[in-house]
Amino acid sequence: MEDKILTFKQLIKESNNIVFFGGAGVSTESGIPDFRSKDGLYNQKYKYPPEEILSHTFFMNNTEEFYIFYKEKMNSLKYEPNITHKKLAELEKEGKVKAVITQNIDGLHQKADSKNVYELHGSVLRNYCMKCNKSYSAEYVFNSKGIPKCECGGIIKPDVVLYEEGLDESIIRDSIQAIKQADLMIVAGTSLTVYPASGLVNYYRGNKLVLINRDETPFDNMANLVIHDSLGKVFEKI
Ligand code: CNA
Repeated sequence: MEDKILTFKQLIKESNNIVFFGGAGVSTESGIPDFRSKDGLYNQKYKYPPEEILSHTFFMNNTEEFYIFYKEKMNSLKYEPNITHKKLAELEKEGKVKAVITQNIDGLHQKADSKNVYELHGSVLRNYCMKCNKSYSAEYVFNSKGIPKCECGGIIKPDVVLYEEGLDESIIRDSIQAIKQADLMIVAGTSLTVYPASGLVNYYRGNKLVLINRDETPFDNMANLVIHDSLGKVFEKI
């Protein structure tokens, strides 16, 4: 393992256009559970499966039930960035990391001071009235009773991409552009099972693809360096 971390450090040292592509595993060490680990949300018991609750149809038909789950499980306001978020922000300041592409919706990369962040699945920090489009803070939504409502009476919806909903095309375009230009691509803390986000890895053209994840992923055999360990352990050595 030490050898692999040394190789990873060397790759960072010799690269100046690094793109990081991450998922829920980046934030577990901040205390936010992921979906698919053994203690992730998909392995806990709810009235409905989480993947059903987090779908567009469920939101429209069972808005109250959606918000019970959402407020309990998706409130990232009380969490702080961990060593991985912080190191990435430092590497961006040094001019090495050019983009952080994330499937996370928790806003922790920005809280760590990363500037160029592409949020493929949106953010709990932005919320809009479905009727008049007025925007609301996460505090307003998470502290509301029942279904959060706008002053116009409309229902407020978080700006997160639910299952059955499409991704923002301009964010995809910018992410692909960043990945195509990357000399080093770091893929981390993601099971790489959620499409179309995971397909973005295929746009990388270089020969320095590093994959860091506790569990195996379907892309392991594509990577030039695979580290199966916790991100905190790896990034504290960077
Ligand atoms: P996932 O499918 O739950 O996979 C997470 C992966 O991370 C697993 O393969 C784990 O082995 C790995 N992992 C967990 N903790 C660590 C760690 N400390 N170090 C290294 N590896 C670790 O999550 P994906 O991101 O792949 O799936 C995409 C979904 C999850 C997106 O739509 C997200 O919006 C959604 N999600 C986001 C958050 C968040 O914003 N923090 C939390 C939970 C789910």
